[in-house]
Amino acid sequence: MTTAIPIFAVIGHPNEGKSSVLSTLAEDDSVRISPVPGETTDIQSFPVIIDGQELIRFVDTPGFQNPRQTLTWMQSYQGPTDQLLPTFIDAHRENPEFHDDCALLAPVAAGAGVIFVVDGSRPLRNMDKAEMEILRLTGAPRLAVINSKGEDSSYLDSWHAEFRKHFNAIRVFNSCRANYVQRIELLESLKAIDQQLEPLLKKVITTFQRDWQARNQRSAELIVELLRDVLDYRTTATCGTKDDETSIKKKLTQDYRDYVSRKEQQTRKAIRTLYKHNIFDLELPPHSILQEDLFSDKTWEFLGLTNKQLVLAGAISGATIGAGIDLAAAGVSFGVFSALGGFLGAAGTLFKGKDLIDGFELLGFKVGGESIQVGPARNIQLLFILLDRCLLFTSHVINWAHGRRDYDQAVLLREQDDDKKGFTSNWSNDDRKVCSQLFHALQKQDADILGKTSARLYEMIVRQLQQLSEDRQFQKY
Ligand SMILES: Nc1nc2c(ncn2[C@@H]2O[C@H](COP(=O)(O)OP(=O)(O)OP(=O)(O)O)[C@@H](O)[C@H]2O)c(=O)[nH]1
Ligand SMILES: [Mg+2]
Repeated sequence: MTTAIPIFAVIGHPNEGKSSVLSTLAEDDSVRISPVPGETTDIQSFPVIIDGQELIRFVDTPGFQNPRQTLTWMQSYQGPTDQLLPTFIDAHRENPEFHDDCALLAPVAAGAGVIFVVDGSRPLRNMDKAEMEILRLTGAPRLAVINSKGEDSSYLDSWHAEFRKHFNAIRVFNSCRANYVQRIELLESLKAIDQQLEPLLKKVITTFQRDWQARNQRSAELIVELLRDVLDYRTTATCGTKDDETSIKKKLTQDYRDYVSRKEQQTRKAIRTLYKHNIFDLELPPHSILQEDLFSDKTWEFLGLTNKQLVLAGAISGATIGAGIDLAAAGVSFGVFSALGGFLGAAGTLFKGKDLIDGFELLGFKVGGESIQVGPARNIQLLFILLDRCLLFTSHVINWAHGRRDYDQAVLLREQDDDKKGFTSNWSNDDRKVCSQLFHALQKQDADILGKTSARLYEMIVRQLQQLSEDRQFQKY
């Protein structure tokens, strides 16, 4: 390979998943994938660009069209080895029966390495052997990739046995499930197929890793920003007569909800873009808890913390409970409910349910003179719910292979198991305390503590995202 960046052509039989493998590997959702064989009709380059620099390039190719005759021609070729491919292409360029064979071999003739993709869930055929032999004769560095489209694993041994004769390395790679870890593993395998490629690929791998970390960090920043913006948000309206109050409150509540929803959407879009899900509006699964409204009962039951966890994290003080209940139960004095805060262990259920999450009570309404203010939110659970929704969304995006296109069938892993589905429920109490300190710093407008707790929360989210990036569990779904 003479180029300054590594170039690999993804080659194989039609419809085996070449474009899917490429799409996932290059994290490029613009790659065309289809259940109908012959989707890729010509070669197309997909550069991987990080910080404005092309690092590595993958070339999508059409499937072999006439492998047996191509092999026969090559086996009878007598000229110099390095002229095999150019001579073959010259001799068949005008013949429509060899259009795809010429096209797919052109990048190899130009020095590209080969990633040969097969569907390992079907039996090996003579045709496959012919294709492998063609690639061996090219002398290009070659990696065999087993991308199983079906569940049947009984043919894998025979694929491995055959591959060992023709390839420098073999890798199992599921184009619909592979995540960050498997992408790196595949690049590591490529490193092994040719010594000359090794230094170049080492650089590619470290740049990929650094870039991934930067994405996780930026996502964490975005999530902290969202929490601070939403939890600090307030808006006011003036109210003339007493009768007006309810309708103004309703309107303010709606404004508040619209604001939070807009902010959440913006954050999600930014995170999706960071992980290069650009073309398809990577939808959430239809049965996902994330499809539920932020303020719905279901959301609050599934996500966030239990009362006990909230108390242990120091998240609830008498005053917070008091403020919530005070407004919920109009006419009952603040003081009475503040006192209740001390018995929260026993009165835990107070903090659950519809009353607190529906409407005005949550949102910290203040009525003073002729003005009504909504926000900043007084219910700390909102912080944990928002945070869990962000983490759940990010876990989905991080682990969604770009070559996977069955958007409607996805299941969010974390919604499958566990009693509580949110991530923060599994955090340590100390970590949850940081969240609670941040919340109270926002309430008190304490810039110093806010700065410190934001920085700590950022670190916690980065750690969580790093863990999610290595989550092999997700691949079951
Ligand atoms: N279930 C499953 N389906 C896959 C997998 N890989 C590819 N497919 C599906 O197989 C079909 C063909 O995938 P492509 O990536 O377009 O295959 P290709 O080899 O590029 O096909 P051509 O360009 O037509 O030669 C698509 O419907 C893919 O969604 C996989 O790992 N699992
Ligand atoms: Mg294709």
